[in-house]
Amino acid sequence: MPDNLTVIPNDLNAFWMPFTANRQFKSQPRMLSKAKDMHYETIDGRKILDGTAGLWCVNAGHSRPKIVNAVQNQVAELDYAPAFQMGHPKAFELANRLIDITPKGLNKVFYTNSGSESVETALKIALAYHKINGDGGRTRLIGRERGYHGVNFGGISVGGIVNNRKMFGTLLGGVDHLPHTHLPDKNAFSRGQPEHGAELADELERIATLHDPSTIAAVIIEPIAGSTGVLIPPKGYLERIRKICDKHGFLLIFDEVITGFGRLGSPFAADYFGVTPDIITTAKGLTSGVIPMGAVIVTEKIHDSFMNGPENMIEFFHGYTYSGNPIAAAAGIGTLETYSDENLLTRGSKLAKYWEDKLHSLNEHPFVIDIRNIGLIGAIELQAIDGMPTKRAFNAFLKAFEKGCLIRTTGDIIALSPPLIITESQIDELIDCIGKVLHEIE
Ligand code: PXG
Repeated sequence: MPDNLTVIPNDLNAFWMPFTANRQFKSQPRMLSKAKDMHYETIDGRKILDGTAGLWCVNAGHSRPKIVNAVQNQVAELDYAPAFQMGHPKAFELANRLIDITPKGLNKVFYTNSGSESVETALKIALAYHKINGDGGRTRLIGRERGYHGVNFGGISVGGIVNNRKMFGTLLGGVDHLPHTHLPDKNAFSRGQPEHGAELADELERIATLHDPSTIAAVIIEPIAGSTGVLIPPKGYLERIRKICDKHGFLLIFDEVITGFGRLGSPFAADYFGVTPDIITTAKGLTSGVIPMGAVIVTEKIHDSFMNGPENMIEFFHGYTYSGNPIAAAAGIGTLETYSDENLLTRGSKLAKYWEDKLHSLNEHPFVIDIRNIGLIGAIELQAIDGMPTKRAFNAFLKAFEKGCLIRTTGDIIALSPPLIITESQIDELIDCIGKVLHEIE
């Protein structure tokens, strides 16, 4: 088929779409057929500026040559290799390259295929770690309100988004939640980290006392809560969480599925905030969204505790058919090379101030009740329409798509996280587009 022809499906019924208003979509489909660098193209040939890096994942920009070549070559050379009791060079090479950019001390890599699987894996590692160390009474997991840790059972249990939890029964037992840190009355229109709220970390002491600290295995938090509308940690908050975890022997897990790979202008949020967890969960930017892949990165100490017993025994009864899949590993290597060639893991730090100023220029618009930003992430919170929560932001999304820019909405919040290759003039274009949208919606 000539490549200028795009197949237009004539029946949208069979595909039950994820996290989508299926009926709305199917009555008014938004179909993408191509992507290059900062832009998508729709099937009717319209260019759409990508303000969200796909779903927070296309950090290197679209269809980048090193990643495309790596995937094309790999599929022709070694398509699949068994993941258990066998290996192939690229999975090892990627792990080695990865630990060159992860925070110091985090240097063992366990592969998954998504952020959700990274979270399940991290929680299981935490529980097993304590058990191996003769501390099997540590079975409780602490998450946070408004946290998003994917959609599998462990993740929704420690997560704190009500709609993701309420239909699915009793979830995991032994879980408790910290309060979220969103304090709009005190912190609205903060630039970067808000001033107020570090003391909310002390709730971990209260929870520890309530359950007895010796029953708690791990605390999992997103350094910045992404999905729930970009909640940025108050100054000093993460430091206090780390301190309390150390005091009581809790493992600290940072879910860096969104914040990893340059989103804040540093390789990881742990670097940005100067707080090092015991475990980091990643996915998305690991392959710049090109092939599904995630990775859990742990300290040597955690890893080494598993390396005992007879040498012919499996040390950790966990893994996936596609852990370290050759094509995903090749995509990961191509991605890390692209990040390195173009300094993308730190580029955000140079653009952050420009991004911040532009975003906050929208503060005069009707309905805007808060603007938040950090690194190359932004959020614009809108006043909800009375009795119709989420509608105003969803209308903004539809209008923006019509005008040629892709934004993401959650509740009544517009979230932005462009590819890290965005230029200043493309930031202008994105913010102009949103400004016009805000004037036109009701
Ligand atoms: N942890 C975090 C912090 C995430 O943001 C996951 C885990 C799960 O990853 P997978 O690969 O299983 O989807 C995520 C995913 C959005 C949005 O626009 C966010 C995510 C996924 C899709 C949309 O808020 N985050």
